[in-house]
Amino acid sequence: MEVEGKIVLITGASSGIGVACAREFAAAGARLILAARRGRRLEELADELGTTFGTEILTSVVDVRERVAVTRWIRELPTAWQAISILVNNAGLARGVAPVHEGVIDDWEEMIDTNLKGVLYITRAVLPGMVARGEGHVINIGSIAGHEVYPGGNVYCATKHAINGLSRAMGIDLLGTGVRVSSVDPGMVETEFSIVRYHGDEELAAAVYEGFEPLHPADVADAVLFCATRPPHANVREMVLMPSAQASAVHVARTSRS
Ligand code: NDP
Ligand code: 8X3
Repeated sequence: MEVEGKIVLITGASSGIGVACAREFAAAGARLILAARRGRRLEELADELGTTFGTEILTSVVDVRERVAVTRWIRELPTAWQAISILVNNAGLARGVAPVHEGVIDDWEEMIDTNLKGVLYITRAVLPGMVARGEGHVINIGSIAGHEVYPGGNVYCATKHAINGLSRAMGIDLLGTGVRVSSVDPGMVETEFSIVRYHGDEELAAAVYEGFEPLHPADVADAVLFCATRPPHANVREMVLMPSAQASAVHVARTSRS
């Protein structure tokens, strides 16, 4: 299926996987709605993609945790931008690695509000239009953390397990509507993810990706575009995409450090 000319909404388009998805869809000729909180980054990306590919782009400063604002934003999109064909629910984060008995409750709230409730708010606002048009595709960015758990992953893993369940349940709810649901679930990808998880500690973050080659954001974007470009009768329900050096959430082949 061609994505040329289609409207693709990508959340979390100011960094990492979201930026790579924007590039991939821009190169394929889509029209883009790019959302995140850091508007300046979105503007810079829009300028770059507009210059390189001539992409039509709408940028929106949105905090996916703000239920009322999210609903209003989607309802009040300019008419020419309302027929969203593909929604990439990518905005998300991990905060901290404390065991649950020492967990920071504000971190938990932020992960649950962003990774689960944020996805629900956006999806609830966008889906009715897709169903009414009989065409659409929701692509959720899950994680290996939605299939497995690891020490200190507790609440982050719980949010991604929730997304895993939500994606499968949505597939059932939307059966026969013409709207497809896919989940792209990566292992470790080098982005700002670990810097955010470690509250800005770049040294700790860099250590996460030491001694092996993690996935690149472009690898994930490539998988997302693959899902979006299947013919209408075919759907990728779930794609687990790992670095070759990672066999599970906790098994990573690292070169030994000197
Ligand atoms: P980054 O930190 O590089 O990007 C996260 C993006 O999410 C940013 O654009 C950020 O934008 C956005 N975001 C976070 N909170 C909000 C919010 N409240 N409202 C709107 N946007 C928000 O990380 P990744 O690119 O790695 O993460 C993208 C997705 O991929 C996440 O869902 C993550 O869980 C998932 N993932 C990541 C993996 C990895 O190893 N990196 C592996 C598996 C899945 P801004 O701050 O400007 O709002
Ligand atoms: C991000 C990958 O392994 O840190 O979802 O959970 S991991």
